[in-house]
Amino acid sequence: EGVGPTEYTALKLKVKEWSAEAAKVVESKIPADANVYFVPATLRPETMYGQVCCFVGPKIDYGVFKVSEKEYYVITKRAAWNMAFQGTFFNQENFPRDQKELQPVVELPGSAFIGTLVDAPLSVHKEGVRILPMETVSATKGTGVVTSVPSDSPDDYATMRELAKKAEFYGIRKEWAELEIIPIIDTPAYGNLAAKHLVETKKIQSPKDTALLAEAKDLAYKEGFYNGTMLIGEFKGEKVQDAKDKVRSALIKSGHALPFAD
Ligand code: A2H
Repeated sequence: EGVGPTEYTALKLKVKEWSAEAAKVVESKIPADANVYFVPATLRPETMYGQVCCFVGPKIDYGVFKVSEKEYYVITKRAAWNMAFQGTFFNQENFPRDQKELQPVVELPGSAFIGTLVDAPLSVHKEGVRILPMETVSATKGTGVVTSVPSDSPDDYATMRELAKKAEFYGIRKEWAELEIIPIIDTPAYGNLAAKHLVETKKIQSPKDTALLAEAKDLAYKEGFYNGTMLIGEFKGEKVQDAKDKVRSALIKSGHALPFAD
């Protein structure tokens, strides 16, 4: 990473149906007419058409934070603090004057949310996607929530494969990890499923192959950004370099995302 903070796009994935474990706790604490969102931070807003699930770290603690009367976000406490100080989270009126006001309404480990159904903006999977576990999520980066785009992220591809292979071990339904992976970006070097191509050619066996995954991530990112062309969406046919900011702006303008620096 460079000198300044990373400029993320924080996407809002609205909860459609809670996991049984989260429902017990959340439904008594949050008004029925409020919307709750999982808020992953991404550097690749142009890939959001290909979301197939949303990851949380099963052992990471998450808070459900009240943003306004009708809106709550599921993120780490660290991210809530960052957002509060950027003014994107709390408005002038309810900007926290003391720590107490930034306490989550509910606090739960990521594992409690597994299976929750959320609506992923722009995703071709209009029926919604599931909250699934990813062991390699960092609690101290972004919002601690990561949306999964296995067509273009080698980490996401490796984790989806692992989850489908060992669904029972991870306590999930196999079909939650097997949503169709569609091409989003065409690249001269790696074809239209760059992450799959790189995971296969580098013989990456699992999400624990961190050194190889870091190489693959770097290659996929650079090739996608500099040489990629959009295959889907409003900016189909455009260079990724041009489409990236346009997709980001559209998501922010429509209220489906917010800018977030970390
Ligand atoms: B990216 P950087 Cl398609 N722990 O979004 C682990 N990974 C995290 C994270 C956390 N707490 N917070 C964000 N991330 C992921 C899409 C994507 C991403 C694609 C391709 C590459 C890619 C879909 N997942 O990232 O360390 C998020 O995944 C590779 C650069 O701040 C976020 O963007 O550079 C990216 O890592 C941020 O990583």
